[in-house]
Amino acid sequence: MSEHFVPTSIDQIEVDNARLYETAQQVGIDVYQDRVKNQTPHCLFGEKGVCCHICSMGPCRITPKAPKGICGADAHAIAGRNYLRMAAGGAATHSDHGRECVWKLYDSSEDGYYHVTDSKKLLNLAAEWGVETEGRDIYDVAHEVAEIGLNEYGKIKGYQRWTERGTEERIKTWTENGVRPRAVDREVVTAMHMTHMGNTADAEALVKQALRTGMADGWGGSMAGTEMSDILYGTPMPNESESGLGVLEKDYVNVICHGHDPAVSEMIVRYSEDPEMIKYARSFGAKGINVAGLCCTGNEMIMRHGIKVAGNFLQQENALLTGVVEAIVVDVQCIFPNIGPLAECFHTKFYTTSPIARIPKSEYLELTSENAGEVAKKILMTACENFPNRDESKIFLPEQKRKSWAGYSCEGIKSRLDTVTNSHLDEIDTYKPLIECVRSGVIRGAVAIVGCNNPKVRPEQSHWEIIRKLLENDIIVVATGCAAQVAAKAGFMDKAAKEVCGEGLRRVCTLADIPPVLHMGSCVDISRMMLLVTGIAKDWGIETYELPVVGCAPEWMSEKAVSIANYVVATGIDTYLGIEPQVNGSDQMVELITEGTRKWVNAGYIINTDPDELVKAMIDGIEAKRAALGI
Ligand code: BF8
Ligand code: SF4
Repeated sequence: MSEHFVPTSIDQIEVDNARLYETAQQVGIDVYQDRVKNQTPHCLFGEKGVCCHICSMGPCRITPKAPKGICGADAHAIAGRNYLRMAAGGAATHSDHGRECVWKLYDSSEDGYYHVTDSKKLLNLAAEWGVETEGRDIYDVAHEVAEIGLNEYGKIKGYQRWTERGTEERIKTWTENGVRPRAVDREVVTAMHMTHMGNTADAEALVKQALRTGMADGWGGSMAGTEMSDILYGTPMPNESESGLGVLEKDYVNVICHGHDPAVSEMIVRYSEDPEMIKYARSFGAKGINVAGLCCTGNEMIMRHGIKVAGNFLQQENALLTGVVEAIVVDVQCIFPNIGPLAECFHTKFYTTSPIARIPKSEYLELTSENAGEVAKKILMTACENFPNRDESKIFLPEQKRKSWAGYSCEGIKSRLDTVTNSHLDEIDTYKPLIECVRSGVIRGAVAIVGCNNPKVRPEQSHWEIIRKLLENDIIVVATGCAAQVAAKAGFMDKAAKEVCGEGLRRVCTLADIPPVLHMGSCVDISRMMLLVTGIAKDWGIETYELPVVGCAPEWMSEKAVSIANYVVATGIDTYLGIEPQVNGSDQMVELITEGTRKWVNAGYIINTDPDELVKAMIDGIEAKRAALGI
């Protein structure tokens, strides 16, 4: 290890967490650590996926003595249906977030709260979709593009038009194997219909629909979410920021944005920078306003504006336990309902803004295209007024924070590659310099580290170990979601982190002036990763499934993660999971998700709950892909 760069260890972070846990006990509120104890051990039927409660003859649970439910469904049917329902839940969730983003583009106007920021991206999409742009007002174009985008959710016939971005080989594979998604809503409804009592009992058919439902997310709803967010709020480009609970500021009004849809956080960021609002904060004795992010909203804000990230999924309670948060504003997804009673133990105001996430003990201010700025201003003003109400005796502010670079969209990555001079490459806007590095073995391959934290394991530790090991082995990491935030707060998104890398990766980081872990955004931004592998495969002239690239979700927990895993696999990328999918009660299901999918889409899951073994399997997998390519 270098003497200059030392990553923050999980041990160090846990010291702060333990101190914050004392505060929870002091104020008399339970936190996730307590609830994990109460819920352990988990129900084995649920863990193995063999509890069925989709009709009121049940719930039915499969045991050796009772191998069938009352209707006759066996373990394979039950585990398969449960698995598909998880994928459908995740696809619905990402895609509905995406739909809201398209609606914001539909509602955008010159004098409204939502504007077209990246007109180039809009015009490119318009051209891709055959929308006339010549001589037209940019908002006319925006509205027509948005209408097409909204129709993708319920189109009567045909496939998701986003899938046309795939490689020729993938499009053929998806179409011929029945995993190319039709309307987003239709795939979710089909999944729900197939899994209703008395329908599909064949595990293979359920797994195939899980792939197609996931595809409706990754190459449908999520891609819409990313694309529209870029058009509305700007395509992320590399920028420097900080991550860790230490980004909260003692002397500032701290406002935390948590959730997923940037429609809310964008307004909070915009009005927090208003000189009048800053003056208002100062009138209550604060030095100013400090907006910080949690979870994927944090990712959206750091990617586009360099807004600091306070923490990820399992840090949400800890953030409030610091006692310095004047307001937490949430939109949708991954919000602990416990934020309500927890905020009440402090002076913290808790605002919910979406009819999708109504949470007790919050103040509900529904945010719409018409009132967005007013809602944001109201929240910020109340937060300022709340600053003097802190209880000093409850404050503990951890100091841990690390410099972190973010903003590596596909465009952001290409912008860095364009700066790498390469004598035989005079093109720009290409992945070829990166491909050269991989072909020559300077970089062995790439891993996309994605997903959540999960207290079923020691939170964050496996991410840390896996990332560290990959970097040492000259494997570049791209990251999204809460996984990205583990890398950020450990310091792996600092450019200085190249010091922990193998010699080849270190050289590439120096040449391209990048950190070894590239922050690609929120979970819907895994669609960026799909376009990245597609772009690399096209520029290289090989297929996606041949690339020395794998996906990894060390601590996934949500239904969204199941949907993601399905579309990553369908894109031809092996996906390594550190938490077992809840299907172990069916050997057929285990075989189908690890091997069975390969005959359709050339990829599958590799599951291992031991991080050392998981990372070793990934490195072996990457080396095997290299060997097959003869490089
Ligand atoms: O969508 S990584 S805990 S915040 S589900 Fe949630 Fe998991 Fe975090 Fe973003 Ni993604
Ligand atoms: Fe039981 Fe079949 Fe009803 Fe499921 S669908 S609860 S297995 S009877």
